[in-house]
Amino acid sequence: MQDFRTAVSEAVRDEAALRGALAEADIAPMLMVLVQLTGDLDFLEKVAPHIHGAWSFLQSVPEPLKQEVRHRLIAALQDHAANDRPPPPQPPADVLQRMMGAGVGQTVPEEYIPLLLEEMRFGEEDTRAVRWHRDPAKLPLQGFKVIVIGAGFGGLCAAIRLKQLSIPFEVLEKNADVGGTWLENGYPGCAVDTPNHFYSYSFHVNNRWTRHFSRRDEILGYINDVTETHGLRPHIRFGAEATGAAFDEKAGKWRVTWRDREGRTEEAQCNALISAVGQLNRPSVPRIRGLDDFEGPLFHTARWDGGVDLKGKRVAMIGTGASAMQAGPSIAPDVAHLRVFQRTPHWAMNNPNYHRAVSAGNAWALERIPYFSNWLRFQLFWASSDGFHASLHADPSWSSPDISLNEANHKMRELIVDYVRGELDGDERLLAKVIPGYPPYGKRMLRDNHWYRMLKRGNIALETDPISHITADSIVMKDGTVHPADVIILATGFQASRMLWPLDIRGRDGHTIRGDWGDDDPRGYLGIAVPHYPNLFLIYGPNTNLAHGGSIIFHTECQVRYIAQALREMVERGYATMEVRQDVHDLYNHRLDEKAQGMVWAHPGVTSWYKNDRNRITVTSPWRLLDYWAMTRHFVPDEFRVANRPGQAPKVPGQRAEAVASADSLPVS
Ligand code: NA7
Repeated sequence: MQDFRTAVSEAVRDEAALRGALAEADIAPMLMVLVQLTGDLDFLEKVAPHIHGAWSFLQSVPEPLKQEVRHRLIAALQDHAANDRPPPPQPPADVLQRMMGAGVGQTVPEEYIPLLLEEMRFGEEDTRAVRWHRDPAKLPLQGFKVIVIGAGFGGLCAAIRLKQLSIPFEVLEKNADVGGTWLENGYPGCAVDTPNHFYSYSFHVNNRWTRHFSRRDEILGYINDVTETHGLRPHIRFGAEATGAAFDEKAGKWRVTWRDREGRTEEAQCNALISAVGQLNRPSVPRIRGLDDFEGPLFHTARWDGGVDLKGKRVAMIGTGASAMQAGPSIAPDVAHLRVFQRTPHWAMNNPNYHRAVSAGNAWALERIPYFSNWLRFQLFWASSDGFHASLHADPSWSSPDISLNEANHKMRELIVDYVRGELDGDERLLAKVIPGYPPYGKRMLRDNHWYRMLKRGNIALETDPISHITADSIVMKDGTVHPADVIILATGFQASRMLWPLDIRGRDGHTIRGDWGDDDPRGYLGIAVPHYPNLFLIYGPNTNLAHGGSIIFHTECQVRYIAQALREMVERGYATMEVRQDVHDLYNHRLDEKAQGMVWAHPGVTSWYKNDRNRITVTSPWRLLDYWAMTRHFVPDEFRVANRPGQAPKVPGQRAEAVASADSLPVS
């Protein structure tokens, strides 16, 4: 980030360019910068009534008022430049709260302010970095080693924090490069559906996204940039697929095994093990009779075969989730025919920014106008985070519980139905096929990627009857209809609930992850720590997926901060082992299950990868981002049992076990 004075003088250097940029840039962040520079709250109130939501398209500020915002902002910047003014002090919390509320046309509760300031980062400080309490030069860091499994967003974030703390570490990555799920998913149209200026690390802001929701290649570019900037490559062992880890009680260490590129098994020891294997990297291949008999190309979206030319082919695509929603419309214009096999319909919302490029004006302002980027991040955080959370709780007195949860959820249903009807040109027969019978948000809410318009194309067919089996050249339906196909694409998702599979993780006292969790019942404390697995920390573990809103990178940063604090505790206090207490873990999961059961994902009409067949939500977090942030913000040593030396019985530091279940730190909302 440029120094404030330099940024201001750069911004005003070419007034025509500044004017041109402001003519296009988003009005809310511009207004916020203006108020921050001038403290003019009266003007804020003048504009505020015209802002009806956090997304830029929900702001209907009349043109003359917009002109006034631009005019005043130019004057304020010029004044700061001419008088060499220092950066304005950060507004006090109540002023910030008012500014934020005005910027999104809603009340921003006070409890969010510390989180938002951390996320926005007005100063130079890396707000989520963890620092030593003691002089690191005097700490036994050389004898300490951490292994991280996975070099996707999670593993790289952990690596950055470990590097900052000078903790020796190594990252094992099964692929030949960084990127994780973004490396593996190369299907046409692959893109993020969380806005990118929020879906990126808070400590590595990118002001050059070309789109609001970037495509996979641009995201991979960002991930590579992060990797190079932080000098991570030398720490990553590529082509090393971790196969298992066993806790060696005597040594108080993990023995981690991996397979190298040649298929040889290797082993290394570490004091702490961080799994960052993600939830979406083991494709789910459907068990459809005859799948192997198909003689044409057949591949999963996450293993896209770019060598297969789809031009002029009859393509069958099984699945209508997020991957299908992106891939389908991207290949539809090229193929001779696309037949989509839908098992259950998904909800998809429209977002006018989804297909838009970042305007040149916004790009200019992001790069050159101080605080514009911080405020845009705030806008997008607010637009896509906890906003719908309250509406995803079932109202027990609701009159149509099958199709919606409550009034707000029902309104959303009607809004989406109207939108889809419009996209389908009022085709009620097709509408009935694509509108889910369960409430909105029951499965992952998708962003419409022109899916419904695609269904109206002449070369598309939507099949909603069940598949019976597959033959050498066709898909056969239960009613006997035969659909010939040249290529089959499986857009059938991932084995998300079979978390950590196929890793063989062996903890204390004969515990194994598969034994404890089975194939579909993972649990962890905060999704990070598991009893009987000392010194093991999970990123994107049980119940940490986000389905009501938010960016998974935000959650990752929360988890990594927590883990870094735990490691700090281990190193500074000389603990050999640190294991989350069973009672703390159980209480957390009890609260979590209670909370999740009242939410939309547990709706009896929904099947999804968010839950297991006993209707327990295992993948998705029921908490608001704010709650999870608060729970992970400070590592609480008393929630762990520790041992100073290998072999020594674990003990609880500080207070007695029962007294520190930290029930107060768990949300009750
Ligand atoms: P999803 O969201 O799990 O979607 C998978 C789709 O495949 C979904 O429509 C499934 O139908 C369908 N499916 C799965 N198995 C079958 C069988 N056996 N027969 C017919 N249809 C089947 O995966 P995506 O890859 O689209 O998205 C995963 C995440 O990746 C996404 O949330 C983003 O975060 C990125 P169902 O709905 O289960 O009836």
